[in-house]
Amino acid sequence: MPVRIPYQPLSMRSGELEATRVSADQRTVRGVLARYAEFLPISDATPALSLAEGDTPLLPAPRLAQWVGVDDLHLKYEGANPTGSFKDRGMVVAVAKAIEAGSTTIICASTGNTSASAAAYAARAGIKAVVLLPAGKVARGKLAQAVVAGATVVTLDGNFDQALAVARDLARDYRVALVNSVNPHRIAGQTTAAFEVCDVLGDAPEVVALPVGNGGNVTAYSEGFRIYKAASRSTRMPLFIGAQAAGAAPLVHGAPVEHPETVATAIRIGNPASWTSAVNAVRSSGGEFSAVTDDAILQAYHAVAELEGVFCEPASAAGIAALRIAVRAGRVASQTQAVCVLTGNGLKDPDRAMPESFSAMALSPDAAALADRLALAPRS
Ligand code: AN7
Repeated sequence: MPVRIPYQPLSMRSGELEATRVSADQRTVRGVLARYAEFLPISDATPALSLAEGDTPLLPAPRLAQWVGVDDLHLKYEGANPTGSFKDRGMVVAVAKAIEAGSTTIICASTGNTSASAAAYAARAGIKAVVLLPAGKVARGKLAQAVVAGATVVTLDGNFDQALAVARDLARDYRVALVNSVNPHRIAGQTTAAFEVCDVLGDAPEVVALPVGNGGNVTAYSEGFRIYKAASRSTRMPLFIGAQAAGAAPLVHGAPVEHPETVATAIRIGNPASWTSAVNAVRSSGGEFSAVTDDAILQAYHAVAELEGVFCEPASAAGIAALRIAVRAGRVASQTQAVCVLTGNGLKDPDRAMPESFSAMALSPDAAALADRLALAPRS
């Protein structure tokens, strides 16, 4: 049975805009499908789905640059996407293409962010989402997002890798579309982040550091920079630093990890689905995979918040930690122009930000008493 969706194909949309003389205001055509249509696998038959994903800030980070040890550091703040992570870029393409192909239900396994994104885009498009989560290992904010968007939330007694195996089996044998990053439409959508970085900087940066779980995102960045270079929109390929948590670092060890463990639950993945393409992306760039301890991850997590006012989730900070280690070891020169990709918003996992020992200064509402305790200087 055909699905009824409230979206016109993209081509009709732009025709309508012209016909009604609506100004070509970016606000009416936001989202990666509209913005980067020429580089995406979409056609007139693809529904113009959007939550206005993409176009995220590329923030200069001079204070964090000093802490990391490089001259020029920018943060690609993917936490500004509609569901708070980079997954939205690929999910909008995957869901639009699934609908185009006649699907009415999507499925994914997830450490959290993919499920939040899948749930939101399914809701937006009026189709069903089923999300398979490793029990007890998903940050509460992410779980809340899947629940509030009306996804069918299933927890499995197992880790992400086992959940993904089940999702793949279901998508192979039943009428349900898989929207994990093994779906090439996910990767295609995520290439747009690399386009944006080039569009803002005027070229590709020298170094890109980012967290790696399944390896989908590093694959997409590599592909995106390659596409832009081939289209003469940039002139070089960056060197990639792929950060893995020390307790979940299969790409560093060169072998799957049976029981991955890390505070950065987003990248608690032992057998990356995009293993080969991730290795090719990093190796061909002259870069490296790096294992960073949970302590180093949390140190970087606090540093980016305290030095730049940017709140990311722990996994996202792994890229910063790995870049700092590479600079200190002399493998990346300090005169480098680097971009750290902050893949997810810190609000997803607020418990992590609050030390158990934290207690606010509790005072009575009395200005003079507060001024005294805060050691404020009087105005005159
Ligand atoms: C914040 O949501 O795998 O290397 O199921 O949420 O492309 O897997 C999340 C991955 C980095 C790793 N940063 O990206 C999921 C999931 C954050 C993430 C990654 C994830 P990939």
